[in-house]
Amino acid sequence: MTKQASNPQTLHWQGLSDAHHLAPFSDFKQLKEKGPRIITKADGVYIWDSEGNKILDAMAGLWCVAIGYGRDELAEAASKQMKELPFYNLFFQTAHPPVLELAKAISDIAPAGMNHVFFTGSGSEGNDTMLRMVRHYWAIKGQPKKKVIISRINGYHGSTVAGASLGGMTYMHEQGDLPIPGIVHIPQPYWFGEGGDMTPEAFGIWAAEQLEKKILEVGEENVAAFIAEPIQGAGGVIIPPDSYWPKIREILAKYDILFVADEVICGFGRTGEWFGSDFYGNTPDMMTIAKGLTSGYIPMGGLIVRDEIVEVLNQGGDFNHGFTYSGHPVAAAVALENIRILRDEKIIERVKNETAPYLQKRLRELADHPLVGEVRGVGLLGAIELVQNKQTRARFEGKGVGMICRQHCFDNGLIMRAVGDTMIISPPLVISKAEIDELVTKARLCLDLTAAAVLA
Ligand code: PXG
Repeated sequence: MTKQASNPQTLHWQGLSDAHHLAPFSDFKQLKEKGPRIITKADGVYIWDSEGNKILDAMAGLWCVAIGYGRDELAEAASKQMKELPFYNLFFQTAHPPVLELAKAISDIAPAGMNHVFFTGSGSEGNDTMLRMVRHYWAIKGQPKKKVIISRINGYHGSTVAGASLGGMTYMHEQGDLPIPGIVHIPQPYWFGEGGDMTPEAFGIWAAEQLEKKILEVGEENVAAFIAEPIQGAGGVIIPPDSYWPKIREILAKYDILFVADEVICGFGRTGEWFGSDFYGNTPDMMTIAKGLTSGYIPMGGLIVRDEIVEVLNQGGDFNHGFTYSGHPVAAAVALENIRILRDEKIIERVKNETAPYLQKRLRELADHPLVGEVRGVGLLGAIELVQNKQTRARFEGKGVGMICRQHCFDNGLIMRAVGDTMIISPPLVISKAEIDELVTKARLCLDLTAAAVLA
């Protein structure tokens, strides 16, 4: 959408954006010239813009609207809680019912032995909490030198100073002198982009072995933890080869370091299990959560912590960390209702047994398209790699093919993200088979339009 929008309201709002708003992850000057697309309402898996266009939101907002848009129950839970107790803090030996009920509800769905939750306002704050908590943990155990956290290149762990440092996005590190000390990165298990001549299996083993190499290089006595997303989301829906997680588990078992799963995207049903760690059979010591926890209806994040860790923390006196909005009662009430809906309506079972297999089958039909080098996915996550040469996996250098495709999607009623030349999807978990058909039909149309533009 440009500033030649036909609805005067659109121009009014774009004017306000131009005059007053600084948008996240945006080129301010470019946005000023172009004007943002104004999203005004949503229902189910669809959003509407101020020009009246109806768009299938195959990104669930920003990976978060698990139960779909427009569920009155969440609005009612928020309204009820706001009237009863809109705020109280948890700092000075007080608590309130919603946060306690929510901690219990999360323990019930979390992997066995993970029964405590520290709440935050976002996923980034969850990872900041993790960094401070793991260092505190090792200090209590008399090993204060164990501080280094190993993370992965092209992982995403948030945008706070610690979150962006843990993340492996060089374009984020370049702004603000990141990463902060004590965080080191290893290669990612991205076979399509970086596997070269290796088979996916061999490459998965190689990528996992980089963890061991780094532990030995830094010294086990200095390493506090390894953090990873079960499947990298913002990095481009990177599904590790089957050999990767078993080999990582083998390495983790050999060394005394903590394992943190960042479940901000994979958690709450995205893979067809409650957590991505369940999907892969991993047993983390901590799990960062956000997004699907409230289906994005209200901000909330947290860190789920294994019982053995809590027992040590119990010996450590004050943990000098927390946020005004840690465990906010309204967010907690919304999260509780969201989890109730996911559970009672068996939404995750339906993903696992019906819609995920269907989406994965239909998406793979796009593999025959001349632009498509690979289609991959798990659960309701998918990626389509756009290439110039299907055999060599060579890219269209410098053509911005992903952005061209994304624009065609926008113009044809589909939200599909571009990460470089990788098109990605992560629709609401409630998407129906008919809506999946619509998604795939629109995706093919947009691939055709993109091919016509770049192959001309
Ligand atoms: N961990 C992971 C795995 C995430 O995907 C965060 C932590 C941080 O959460 P908060 O709530 O602080 O944003 C995220 C967030 C993208 C994109 O471009 C992805 C996220 C955020 C912004 C943009 O796909 N994920």
